[in-house]
Amino acid sequence: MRNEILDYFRKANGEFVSGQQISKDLHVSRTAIWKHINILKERGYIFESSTRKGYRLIYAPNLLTPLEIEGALHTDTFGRHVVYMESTQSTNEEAKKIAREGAEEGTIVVAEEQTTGHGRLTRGFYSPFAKGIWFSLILRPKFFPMEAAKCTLLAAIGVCRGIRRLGLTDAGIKWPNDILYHGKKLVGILTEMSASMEKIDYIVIGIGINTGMKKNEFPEDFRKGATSFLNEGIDVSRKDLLAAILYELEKEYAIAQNEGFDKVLEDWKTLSVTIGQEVRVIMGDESYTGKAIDIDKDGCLLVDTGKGINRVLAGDVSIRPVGAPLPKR
Ligand code: BT5
Repeated sequence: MRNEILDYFRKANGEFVSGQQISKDLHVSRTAIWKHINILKERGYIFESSTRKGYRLIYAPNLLTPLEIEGALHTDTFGRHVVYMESTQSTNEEAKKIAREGAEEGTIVVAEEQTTGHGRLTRGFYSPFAKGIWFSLILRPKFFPMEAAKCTLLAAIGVCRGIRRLGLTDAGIKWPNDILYHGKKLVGILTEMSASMEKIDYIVIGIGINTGMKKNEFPEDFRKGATSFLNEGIDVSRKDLLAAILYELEKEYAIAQNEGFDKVLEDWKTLSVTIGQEVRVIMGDESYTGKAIDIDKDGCLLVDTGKGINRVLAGDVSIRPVGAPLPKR
């Protein structure tokens, strides 16, 4: 409802709107509207109120609204259609829903906040209000479903390049779905797909980038292993970062569509921080160590255990540097 209320104020272009009118048009009580306006105020919106004329939006904080994004974009299709929400459970869930309803390729779903953002399996993804870029991109590629896993690699390339352009030049890709900065997680990527045996219906690539959190704002259980642009000394413009990432993603996607994945895999290797590292591979209760030596043509990680080469499929596998503590269960 808050999205609708905000939209209502935006359309009013800074003019006063009466509580009674909003209540009538949006079919909600005036008390509910008052509560939502108070929450918006806490989030940095400034309203002027008048007992006679109602409310007027006079300042909206630095947000990722479609208008803001459009002004920064230099892509052909990616991000040209934006579904914007102030708050949602998960942009991936929203993107899957509109993809099922026929949303076009390149559409993005962006939220200022996710209340139940998620990672792989049942893991959560912390996505506080306006302190990161939480978005999902819808693709409808021509390649076969078995190639879809490589979309995570493709996405990581685009995101990593965009991040480097905006100042974190040491950012690198940790196989398969994280971007790290000096060993700390800056980005998580989650790819989901709907397909039949031979054809992909849609792919949703969900990307979460930490921009504005200070160190002590991260939840304690992963605080040590996480970072953000601000935490690394850069007060990044979210819209410029999103625009740079969409530009790089569109470019890499065109390569995958037109030339196949070979070039994508090569690009990935140049940005990887995993290859050449001693790693611990954790699958459920089991784990082993070895040296990550390469990825193969399917995007699987090749780990030399000393006794042979193991081929590691993305899925529920955690990769950690040897010596790092094991995750809590
Ligand atoms: C991921 O999962 O890292 C994929 C995250 C994808 C998030 C995006 S945001 C937009 C879209 N909508 C969604 O609902 N999801 C996508 P995984 O590899 O399973 O890692 C999850 C783990 O990362 C958690 O268990 C925490 O330990 C840690 N974590 C959670 N939030 C984090 C954050 N903001 N920054 C760094 N680490 C985080």
